[in-house]
Amino acid sequence: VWSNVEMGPPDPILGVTEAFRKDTNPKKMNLGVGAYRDDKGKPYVLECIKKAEAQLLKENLDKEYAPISGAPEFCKASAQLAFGEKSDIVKNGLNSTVQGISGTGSLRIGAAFFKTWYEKSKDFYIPTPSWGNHTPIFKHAGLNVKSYKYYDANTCGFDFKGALDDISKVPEGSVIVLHACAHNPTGVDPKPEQWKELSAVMKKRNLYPFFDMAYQGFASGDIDKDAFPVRQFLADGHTLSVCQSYAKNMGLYGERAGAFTIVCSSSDEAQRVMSQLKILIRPMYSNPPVHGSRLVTKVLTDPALRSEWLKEVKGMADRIITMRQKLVAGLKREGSKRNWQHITDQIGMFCFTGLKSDQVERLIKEFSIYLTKDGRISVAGVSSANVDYLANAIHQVSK
Ligand code: PLP
Ligand code: TYF
Repeated sequence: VWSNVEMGPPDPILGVTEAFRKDTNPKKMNLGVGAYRDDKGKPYVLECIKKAEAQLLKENLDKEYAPISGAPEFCKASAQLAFGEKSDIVKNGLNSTVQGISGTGSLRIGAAFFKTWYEKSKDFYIPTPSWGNHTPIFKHAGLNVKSYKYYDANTCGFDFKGALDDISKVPEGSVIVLHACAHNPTGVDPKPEQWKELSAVMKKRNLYPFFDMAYQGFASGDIDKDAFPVRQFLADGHTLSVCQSYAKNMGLYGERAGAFTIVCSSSDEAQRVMSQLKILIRPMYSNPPVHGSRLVTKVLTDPALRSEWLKEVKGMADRIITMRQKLVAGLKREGSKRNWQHITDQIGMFCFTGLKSDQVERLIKEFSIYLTKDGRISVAGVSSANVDYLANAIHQVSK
């Protein structure tokens, strides 16, 4: 029956892990997939999550279905996390928030809603480059994916002028996808002043901000600081959408907890939007998983767990910053003459090293250091024990 089915290519990011697994070199490093590791190189389950899990077990909860849109407490706490405790949005019922299947599922629901209901445009503009799954997600929903300039290969930094130029030219009403913080794959974020200018141009030109916030807290270590762009755009009078993920900032990768929110201009509008979000979700997966969202709700709403969480998020962000500094120090020690300042300027999980594909190839073949072809390394995979090995290898392939 399936003789027509051709073998598809492996996922470019998850494929890196497969190649890593097959390698027998004891010094091998997996810097491909963006998943946090502790300084021993081990996956990290947050203490606040372990405690929340122990509490849940004691509560002896049933396994009944969640509502189509997810648990209301989870949705409320997620919107408050995005907009801030002082925001009136939740208080005034202006948000339509649904639980998504982590960040990816939240993006997919958002995409479906825009395809069905956003009348001004079906064009989604994503930064160049962007997370590799953005294009497939939006296309799968039937949207047109276009791009705007973002990364400047000369500086390994933000191409502010290019982004502003491109955004000033896209047709009015288009949707602009923005990484709220810790841009994947580049680690390059606009500065607060640049966000303000982007917001002003988009407001003037009636462009719709669609935020993907997969790393709140992971960039600076401070959840409020990382949500700055979302809150600034709101203060500037935009109505916008936000996709959230708890994969990275609570280490809940496989639990698939996330949220999609549309900010509306009245609570009546929010209720109509909510009714249609549910109609889109029902034929896709009926209702979301309960365990991850229960953990998130506990951590966000129990003051002791929440303060422990904030410390742990900061701990993860700080360890990554330390590894960036150690990597640059190691490259200097090796005698590298190249300017590696972008490694410490960039933030979040990823560093866009600027290494070319032949250099990446050598890192893999000669040093068993696995990363994506674009030269992105997941800094979360670097530890005190292997940072010097990495510095030496990068110097060998780039001198
Ligand atoms: N958006 C961006 C920019 C990401 O980097 C990721 C994960 O790597 C996601 C969304 C979604 O991840 P998940 O579906 O695991 O929450
Ligand atoms: O490393 C990254 O950029 C992510 C990781 O279902 C990832 O793509 C992998 C699988 C997945 C979600 C995110």
